[in-house]
Amino acid sequence: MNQIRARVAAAAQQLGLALVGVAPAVDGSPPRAYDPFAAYRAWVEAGLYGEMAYLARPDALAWREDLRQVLPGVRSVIVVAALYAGHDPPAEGFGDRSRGLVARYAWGEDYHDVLISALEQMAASIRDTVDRPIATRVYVDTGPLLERDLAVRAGLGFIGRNTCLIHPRLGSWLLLGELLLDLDLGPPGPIFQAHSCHHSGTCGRCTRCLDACPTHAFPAPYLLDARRCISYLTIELKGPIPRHLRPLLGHRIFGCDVCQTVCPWNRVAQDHALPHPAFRPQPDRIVPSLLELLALDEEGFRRRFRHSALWRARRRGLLRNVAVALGNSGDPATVPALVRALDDAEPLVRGHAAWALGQIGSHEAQKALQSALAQEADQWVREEIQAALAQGALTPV
Ligand code: B12
Ligand code: SF4
Ligand code: SF4
Repeated sequence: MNQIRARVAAAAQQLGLALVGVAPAVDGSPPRAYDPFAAYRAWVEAGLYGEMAYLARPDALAWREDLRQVLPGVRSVIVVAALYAGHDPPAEGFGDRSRGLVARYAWGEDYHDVLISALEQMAASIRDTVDRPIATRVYVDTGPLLERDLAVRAGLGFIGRNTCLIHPRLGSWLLLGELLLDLDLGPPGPIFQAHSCHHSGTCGRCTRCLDACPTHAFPAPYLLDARRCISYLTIELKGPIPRHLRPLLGHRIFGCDVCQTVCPWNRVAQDHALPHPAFRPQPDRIVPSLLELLALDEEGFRRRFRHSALWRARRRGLLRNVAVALGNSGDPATVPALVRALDDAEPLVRGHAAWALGQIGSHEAQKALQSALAQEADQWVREEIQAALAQGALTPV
């Protein structure tokens, strides 16, 4: 047992992880002040998951509550966390509205690849130590697990009012992954911490994240309405972004960091910065030029983002977001590029480009919208064009 724990800790250090802990697969801990499963069920029942239907499947709900349905015989869960930021973001370009803001977790390599590979290496190293075949399962993000709750049970931190897992010394710029095992790894708690911590944290009386959220996505502390969250709107939502929310996105084109940036625990964390090397920011992902992104074709998008978390949005989703950001910039110099986007093969891109032109509202924008309306066959795009025209001086012909 101790030998396995020591191996895991050594592997964690070698793999650049910030935290590793063990949680019992079956939660035998004394009742807590809140019931995470009840909270999850209530969240689903209230429809706060939006169109992420995989989160509401009845079988997936049952799996979250009983991991033995995910891996028969499971005894322990190794929870790992990698730090992806911990230093001040480079100031240049952040206030420039001709550039898009990308959430920090997407500045480096795709975290799914990084953590899955780390967990598989960890599993291999455990197999070398045990003289019987062992059953394992690796999850990063997409599995039927309450990853934040498992991290709490593994002693890796506490849940903040913004619903994020926060480590009292490293903050919340953490990404999580799990290794399920049919081995009992002993008592729950951390087995490796890049910066050890013997005290637990709380939010105290702070409410900064709730107050700062640009789309007012927290109906209550510890409760997020995903349908309003910019992360959902720009990454998970596949269709149109609701019109009334578009102005609130500003120039955020992929995810959002506001409720973590304002968190005092992340200021503490800067003194102990230890980001995983794979998440080192790649210059073209921090504040990319909006016009450059709008000009990407499928092949260009693939080349630029294939191994990045931005891939998840696909070209059509990213260009939808870029069009919204250009509309919010209100810059008439972007009209020619938006007019070209009115001819895009994707209706989703055409419709949001129309909205952006309506926001800019120049004479040139209005003329382009009128001629697009004369040719547009897609019903939803026509509605967007009509709504955009209605915002300006000219009426549809
Ligand atoms: C769906 C999802 C989203 C949705 C919904 C998020 C949400 N808060 O529910 C959207 C698309 C909006 C989203 C956004 C983001 N996500 Co996300 N997401 C997920 C996913 C796949 C499921 C989360 C889920 O089940 N939500 C439902 C709610 C009810 O569950 P929960 O978030 O676990 O909330 C728990 C607490 O609120 C707690 N609780 C409830 N009541 C109370 C009361 C008290 C007093 C306390 C203390 C706790 C408490 O119990 C709940 C159940 O465990 C997880 C991966 C996974 N499988 O767990 C990643 C995950 C949560 N996301 C992650 C990240 C990084 C993000 C973003 C930061 C990305 C970005 N920059 O844009 C934002 C953060 C937004 C935010 N404030 O949460 C990380 C979080 C790491 C961390 N440090 O917490 C995860 C774990 C992915 C990973 N593998 O690293 N995400
Ligand atoms: S990620 Fe942004 S939009 Fe989502 S809850 Fe946090 S502050 Fe609000
Ligand atoms: S900003 Fe304040 S309330 Fe929100 S998670 Fe951080 S400490 Fe908690």
